[in-house]
Amino acid sequence: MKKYFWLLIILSFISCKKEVKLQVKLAHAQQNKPIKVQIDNLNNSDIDKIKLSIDNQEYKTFDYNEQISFKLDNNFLLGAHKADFVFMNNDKELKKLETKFILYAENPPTLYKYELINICPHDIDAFTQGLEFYKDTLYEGTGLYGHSTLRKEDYKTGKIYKKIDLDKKYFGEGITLLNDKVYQLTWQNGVGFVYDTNFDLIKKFNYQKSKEGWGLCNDGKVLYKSDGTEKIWKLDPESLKELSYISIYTDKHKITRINEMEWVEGKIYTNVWQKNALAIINPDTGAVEGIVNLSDLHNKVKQHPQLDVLNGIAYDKKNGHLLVTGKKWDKLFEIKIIK
Ligand SMILES: [Ca+2]
Repeated sequence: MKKYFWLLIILSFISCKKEVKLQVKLAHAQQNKPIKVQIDNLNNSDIDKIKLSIDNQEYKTFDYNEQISFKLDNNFLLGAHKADFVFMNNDKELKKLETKFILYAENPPTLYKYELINICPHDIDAFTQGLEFYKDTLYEGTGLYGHSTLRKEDYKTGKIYKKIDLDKKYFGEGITLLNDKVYQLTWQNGVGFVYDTNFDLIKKFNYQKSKEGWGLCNDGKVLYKSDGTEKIWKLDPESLKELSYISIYTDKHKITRINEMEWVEGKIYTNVWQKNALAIINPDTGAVEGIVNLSDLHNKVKQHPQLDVLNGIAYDKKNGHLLVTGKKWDKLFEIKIIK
């Protein structure tokens, strides 16, 4: 009987101790702006300190009555992050809560206009997936099964100097040129090709963690590859290993389907599939810093049943102009972004 008596005392002691019930809510998180945290102490637990860690790094210990907020600078990439809260009383841990959140860009994108400089001919059968200048020659990669090609051309006349066809099992995607090598992606085949500038195949490479092959560009050191998601992967141009990635966000939205890309003076200019605009991306953070509306160009090309979306950006370093076109567009537009 004595045994049961003691058990009863222990049980009553446990039942007197309140359960720690807490809720953490984070405000919309933007880079370089204070991110406010709301703590709901549902059982009025006795808390005196809260320790905050971001991505497993200790950030700060707050007093319970303080407004909890934190700020993430440009060293933090946009996209998914983790905040861990440890609730303390007299240096004892009462509860730990983990919150995942998305870090968005600091500012909304700036809207830019453009000036139309010139209109040039473009092969109406070219389902453009890659476009880039290299040593004054325009290179183009095209897609669709049975129609995928790699070509170099005189953009002023539309004359094609050289063209190779990809095997019909491949759907060609983005291209880029670095150190006299041409890199070309395929869409869902999981492989890319490396050629010399005469289009002789040097090697094939396999994708690793990236999903598909969409756009490609380079900064003179590494390749940037989009894969149909919000991610742009950095690849070593020799080993073709995927080194890291950035995620693309505006101040409010995730941007997926990053298509053809171009490296322009330290930024990535890109098409976004099904959008008649260019996005200007900060390659260090993933922020969309600018948008150029090109919707009226679609009306200037020959309208035909196979006409498809805007895709293809090539930067001419000599004059700072861009060449832009689309899939099965009969024209290529030389434009200048007005800043
Ligand atoms: Ca390009």
